[in-house]
Amino acid sequence: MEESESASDKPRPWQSYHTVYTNAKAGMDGVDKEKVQRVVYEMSKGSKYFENEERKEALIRQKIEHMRARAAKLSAADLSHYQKVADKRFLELDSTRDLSRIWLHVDMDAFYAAVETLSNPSLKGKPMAVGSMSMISTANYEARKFGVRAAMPGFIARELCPDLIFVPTDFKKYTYYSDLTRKVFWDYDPNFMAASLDEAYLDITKVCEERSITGAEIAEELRSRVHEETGLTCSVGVAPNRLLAKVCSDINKPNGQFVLPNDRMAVMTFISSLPIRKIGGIGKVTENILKGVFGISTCEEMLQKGSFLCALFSHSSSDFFLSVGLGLGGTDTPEARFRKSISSERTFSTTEDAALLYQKLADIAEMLSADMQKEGLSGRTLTLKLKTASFEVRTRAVTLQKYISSSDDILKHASNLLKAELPISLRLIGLRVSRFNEDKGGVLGDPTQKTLTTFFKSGDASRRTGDDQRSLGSDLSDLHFISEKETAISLDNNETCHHEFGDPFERKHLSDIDDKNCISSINACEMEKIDELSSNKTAAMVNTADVKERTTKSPKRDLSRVSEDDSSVQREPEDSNLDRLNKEPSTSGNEEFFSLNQMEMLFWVDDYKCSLCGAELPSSFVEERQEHSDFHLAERLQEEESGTGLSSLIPRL
Ligand code: TTP
Ligand code: MG
Repeated sequence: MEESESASDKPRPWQSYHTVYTNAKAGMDGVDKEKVQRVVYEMSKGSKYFENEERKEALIRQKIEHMRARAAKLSAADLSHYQKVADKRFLELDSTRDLSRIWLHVDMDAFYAAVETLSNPSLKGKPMAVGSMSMISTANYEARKFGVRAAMPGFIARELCPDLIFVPTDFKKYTYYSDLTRKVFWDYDPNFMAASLDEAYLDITKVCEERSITGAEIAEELRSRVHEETGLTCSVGVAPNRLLAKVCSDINKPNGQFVLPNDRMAVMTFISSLPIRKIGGIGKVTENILKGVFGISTCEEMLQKGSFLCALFSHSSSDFFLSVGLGLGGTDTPEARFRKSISSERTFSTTEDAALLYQKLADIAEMLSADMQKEGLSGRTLTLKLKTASFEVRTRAVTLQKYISSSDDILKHASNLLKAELPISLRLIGLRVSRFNEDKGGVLGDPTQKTLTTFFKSGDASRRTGDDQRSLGSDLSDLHFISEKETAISLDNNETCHHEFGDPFERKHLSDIDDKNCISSINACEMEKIDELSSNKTAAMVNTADVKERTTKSPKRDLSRVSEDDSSVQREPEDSNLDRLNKEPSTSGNEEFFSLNQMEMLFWVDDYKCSLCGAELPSSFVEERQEHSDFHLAERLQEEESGTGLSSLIPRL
């Protein structure tokens, strides 16, 4: 930790001590930042947590130095070349801009705290936090005035705000209220994308058109309906894409809204002065590096420094940065990419003629295959659905060794399934394929995207792919700069798809759902691999115990994507993304802070509860989870060292 000098020459080491606790959340504008930093610094000084923070800081500094040195080596000719590269890419990316959609991002205000206040109105107007001495899940706006915020240890919060009232978390209650909000969201976009319990993205283009109503009016209406249904307030952002909508929903928090018109000029003006840290996917480390190496603080400066970014970062990273500078973000409804199954069925006059039934089956297999090929899907589980003359529905399924998509393959296996049912009199036949091959870019991937999978499979974060001709000296460790992004969407109630890629030192809570324009070169599968890679690197949250816990317990999800589902089709258990994550080869060769057994000390029970202290942290709060894990790790190290068996970090009550 570097010590900085104040004007009066008194050392103020806390000034350079930045943790997630010292980041401002909504409602913290007037907070005495220096005081918060000092308290956090002093409360954690000397602890293992603090040492860990120092190590992280040192690594960031090292990265900055390394990158500065590389930047300094660029000749005038290099820079002029990369300026041309950047200009060209700028135009290409700008040409993908889609201003035809209206996206709305809704985020509940001080969600857990607000729910608790509903149940106990005496809390109204008093500073309160949901959580415990070791960790706070959130704080109401009264408490935020003191610098108290989510993911902060409670004992630090109490130091900042001695009158702070603590309320224990009650996840069931939050889920109940979350469901109520989702019923409202459904009315505006039945395909809305829930990003966490209190947050969702809605494509309101259609509803605006149908009702000849503006995005602002929908936002007003939605907010008041949420209030009517729940008694809670929320804030809304409306913008041409999800990335911007998310930024906008934070602008007039709490109980407010901000609308960014679907106009290129308006977007460019909005983005020009926007601090990069406001962008989902840019966390502390990326911010520090962009600032420290290139002096980039605002989104517009991404474009001004485009030549450096193209020279020193990989294609995918520089595309992300340039996209941010252009205010591009996801506009598509990623239905196909997040689809878990695809099916086709046909009703006909009841028949028991086997030849006719096989013919129908062949037709359905063809239709299904055509649909799958349109979406680039191939799957391993084939389900046959039959409705008998007496309306009884039967299903038979087979899971194959290889992925199939051709009509011949589908028909071959479907025929075997049907054969087992004959003779039979039927009025409907359906076929469904699931367990998609996501690695091949089918469901989640985009075949046009450059794949980084090979790199991650290699498990070597510093190796260059060599396929990025454009990038001079771009080592792939820069992937970690791209985005502390997490995308979390699930297709049904109990499956969540987590895509994340980011800096190994920090994570940021989901801010955007996979942006075609914005992060086009990284597909969701790759994100997961990066997730594992970076998590291993810091002994962070996705540890083996964590993954096992999550996969074996079929955890309750706080993130869901609403989708239509054929309820009459029996569902087979499908590989969740976490299963796949678990199967990924673990990476090695990365600098690791901690040993494996240290990594295994914490996992998330039911995917949201800390196994050590019971603090509830939904999986979308990646950066906060990282901090939480670091905190426990430090606690344990401290205990081991002192032999006390008690944490010296958390004062006993
Ligand atoms: P947020 O939307 O980030 O925070 P918030 O709703 O409390 O406040 P606001 O949106 O007005 O700024 O998170 C939603 C809920 O998720 C939050 O109420 C509690 C939970 N949460 C945690 O459990 N741990 C965390 O670290 C964070 C940030 C949130
Ligand atoms: Mg919220």
